[in-house]
Amino acid sequence: MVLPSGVIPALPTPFDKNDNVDLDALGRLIEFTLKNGVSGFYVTGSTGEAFLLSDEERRAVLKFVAGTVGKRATLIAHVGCMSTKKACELGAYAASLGYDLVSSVAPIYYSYSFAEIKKYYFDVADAAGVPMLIYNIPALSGVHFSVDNIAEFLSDVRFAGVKHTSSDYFVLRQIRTAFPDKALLNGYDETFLAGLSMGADGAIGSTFNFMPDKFVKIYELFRQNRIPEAMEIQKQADIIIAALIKAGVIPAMKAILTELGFPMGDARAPFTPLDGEKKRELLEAVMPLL
Ligand code: MN9
Repeated sequence: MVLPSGVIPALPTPFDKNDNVDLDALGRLIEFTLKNGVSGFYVTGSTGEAFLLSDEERRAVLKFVAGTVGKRATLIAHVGCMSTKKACELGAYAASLGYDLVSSVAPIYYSYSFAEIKKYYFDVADAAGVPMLIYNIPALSGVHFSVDNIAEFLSDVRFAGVKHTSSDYFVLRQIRTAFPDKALLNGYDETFLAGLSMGADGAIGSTFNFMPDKFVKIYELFRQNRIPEAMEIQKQADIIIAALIKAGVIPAMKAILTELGFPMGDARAPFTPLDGEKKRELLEAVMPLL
């Protein structure tokens, strides 16, 4: 089983002026981040606006990224959908394209029981036939997995690990202790070093698209036990991330990438484009620090 580790950008989905998916900039962004040492890609997740894309668009992005990256990095396809049926179909499609893993956020909106959520994950893992990475993001999904819930997944060979997008590092540590051989990926970039310290193997994040060098450096310094130096870089990154959060993470990330020469277009409605003033404030705060 290929277990993901290191710095893994959660790729955005670029749109052109007519709001159509525009893959040219994505190909260049992939090359830029690979050159900076990233070890994998997380495709059509939250950062990729998965829930704002049509089925055809999700498939087109998955296909394009698999074709562009090939065997150069670990490929993780987020295939979470509102229905088990659709997630299974997308999971099987991603596996057929060569994705190493599939991943999914818990099924949302209807407040499903844990038994229902568990069945969803096992069905999707079976349909895909490649290992599943649980995407735990309670702040957005509203689903709060306990350590015991997570253990019900990770004790099964079909589950590769967890993308832990939560600031509860006690939970991360407990999962790590119970499952030393599974993949644990930190989710909030602003606490990447905390995640590594509490047992994460690496991280998946949106800000790695435009500052891969900083996070690859943090990862390397951590592995050399040079924690104070790693913390200095985390501090710099966090000044940037604070500005990003203030402006709105997805629209702000796209504005920064566009400014760097990777045209992303606007985030899709209901997201609203940053107005001129907000955008200027963001870019003035962030660009000199990159
Ligand atoms: O994939 C990302 N989470 C979301 C992880 O986009 C919801 C993070 O990279 C955050 O965007 C980032 C800013 O809070 O840490």
